[in-house]
Amino acid sequence: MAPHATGEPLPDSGVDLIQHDGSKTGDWRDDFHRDGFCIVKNVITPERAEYYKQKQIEWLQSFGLGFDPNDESTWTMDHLPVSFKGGMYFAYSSTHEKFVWEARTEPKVQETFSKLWGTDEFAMLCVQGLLNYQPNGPKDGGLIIMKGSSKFFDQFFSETREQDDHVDKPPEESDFKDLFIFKDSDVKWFEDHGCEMIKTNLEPGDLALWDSRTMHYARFPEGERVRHVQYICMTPAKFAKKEDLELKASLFKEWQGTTHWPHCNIRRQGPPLRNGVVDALDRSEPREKPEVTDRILQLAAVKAY
Ligand SMILES: O=C(O)CCC(=O)C(=O)O
Ligand SMILES: [Fe+2]
Repeated sequence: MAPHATGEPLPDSGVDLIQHDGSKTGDWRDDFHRDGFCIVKNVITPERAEYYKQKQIEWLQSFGLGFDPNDESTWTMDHLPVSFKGGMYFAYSSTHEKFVWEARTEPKVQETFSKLWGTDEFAMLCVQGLLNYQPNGPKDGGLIIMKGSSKFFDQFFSETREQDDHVDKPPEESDFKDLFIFKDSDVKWFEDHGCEMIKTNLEPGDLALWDSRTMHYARFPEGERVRHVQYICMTPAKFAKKEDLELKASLFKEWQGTTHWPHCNIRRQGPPLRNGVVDALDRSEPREKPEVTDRILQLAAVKAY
């Protein structure tokens, strides 16, 4: 990665988008700038978290495959729409469901990203974020972060690196840019450089934010509790190239999602595949469409700021 930008970074120029002069704000932003990671508490109420959790269950059940959150025997691929990395949903126009937009436009979610970037002009979706809906104890699933690893990103990738073998490993010919599968020896490399692997035990309503260069993964639940989160990322619209904004807007109009980088790496992703064939239950629009406000149109790059 290139060094920090001096002046305004050019769109998609690969320079650090977060310029930080080391000044302290006395809040979660200090953690973010020091560790590449922070937890913002109580971004939504526990009641709102419960509402979003129920909407996720309702959405999973809307496919009619017999998924029951209270019956573990139904927690299988056959009873659920197609996910990736063991339970992350992207397809089926899910990214544009009404409840998904409601979460993105929660006032404190918006306010948090505004504070982080110092502006309120986001393009939707290099910070990654996760809004948490369920309590996380030590046995529950949760976000694992290699604390401090974002600062070693350039050093780590300045050497030739080979990804580990994994079902979700990107095909050799494609450059996903936003996904790298680490090996155990890489974990050790970061630990030898003073980083520490931590599990974030979040409460419902907490928003976790991490610099995209941070090594991270989701640990699966080992206890009884189902994990529910929504991924939310926002970056300033001015970091995006005109053609990327146009592509983003056209994908929105087709109810298609992009990647987890809001301002670049915008590309169309294919339909969900079940055993190698397009899932017959694929959807071309959300089950419940959002009320498309001017704010949503701005975030989706359809309407200029
Ligand atoms: O679910 C999580 O805690 C984070 C997952 C994630 O961002 C990843 O696997 O790349
Ligand atoms: Fe990730």
